[in-house]
Amino acid sequence: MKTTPKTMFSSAFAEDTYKGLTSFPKYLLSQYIYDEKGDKLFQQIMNMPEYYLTSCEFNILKSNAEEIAGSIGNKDGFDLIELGAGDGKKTKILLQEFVDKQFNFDYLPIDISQSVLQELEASLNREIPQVNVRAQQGTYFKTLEKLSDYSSRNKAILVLGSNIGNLSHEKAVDFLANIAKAMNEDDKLFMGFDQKKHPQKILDAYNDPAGITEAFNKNLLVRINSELEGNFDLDKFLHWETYNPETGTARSFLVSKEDQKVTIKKIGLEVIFKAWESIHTEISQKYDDSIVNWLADEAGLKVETSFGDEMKCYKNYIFKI
Ligand code: AVJ
Repeated sequence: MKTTPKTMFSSAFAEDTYKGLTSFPKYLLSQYIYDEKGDKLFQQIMNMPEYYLTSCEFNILKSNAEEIAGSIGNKDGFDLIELGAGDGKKTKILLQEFVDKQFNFDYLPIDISQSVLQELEASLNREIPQVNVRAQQGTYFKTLEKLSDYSSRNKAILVLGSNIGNLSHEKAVDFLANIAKAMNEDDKLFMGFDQKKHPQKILDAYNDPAGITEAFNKNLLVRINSELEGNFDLDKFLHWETYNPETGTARSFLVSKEDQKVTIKKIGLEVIFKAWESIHTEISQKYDDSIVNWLADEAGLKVETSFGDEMKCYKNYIFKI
């Protein structure tokens, strides 16, 4: 068996790329899509008409802001912790509601991207200057481990955008259990879950004709080229989306259009692709109440309430321990 010493790799990205492209079938991790260019492409995705998730969740928050703020906020003061904060467009609805209610709270947005956090902080200072922002750069898992260092009072934890959908059920349970571990009795978790729906609507959301999602997916190859000295020819791969209505899993692939060889100098790798061979890049899981209840149960959480939209596209759930 071939073993590769850890020291050979200059970064986690290098190591994970090596692992993924020497596996069968080949894969790459979607978390690496999000560099500065990937962040921008995701912003564009959120503004596409086909990507219904953003407007569905926005409408749910708008229509139920008072009730949500009332049940996740705490009159005695609390920290609002958001994992994967992004541009904060949806969160601002709740922030404004907390300000209007004159709740005493700090907002702790957490994101892997420092530039996203800086922009968010600047826009909040302009739009809702009453909010006390304490941004934290980091991954979900690392930050959750250290949460008690940042926050010593009641907590409302926010995970919007169906971000949990990038995780397999097994990893999602781990993630939820880690959150549960950081929660005390009066704390609340508020999370968005994209729902199972007409399969065509899901495929359209992840396969726009303008090619924004394709560029987003291919940003993995762009990063390998620029950061690991790869020579992927982007035109020799196509973006392919599948949705399995039985499992509720949407999967993204990059498919090689021909026999080809790609060299990635920094990790000393030559990758052979047969024509029509795939690289799996992302899952976007869709849910229903029974899946969410099962995940919560496995993780030691209870569903308190949920808020859906009229079209039954999307749902936000409040959990407690
Ligand atoms: C940020 C994980 C919620 O899966 O819907 C959007 C990322 N991928 N279009 C999703 C994504 C392709 C998105 N999440």
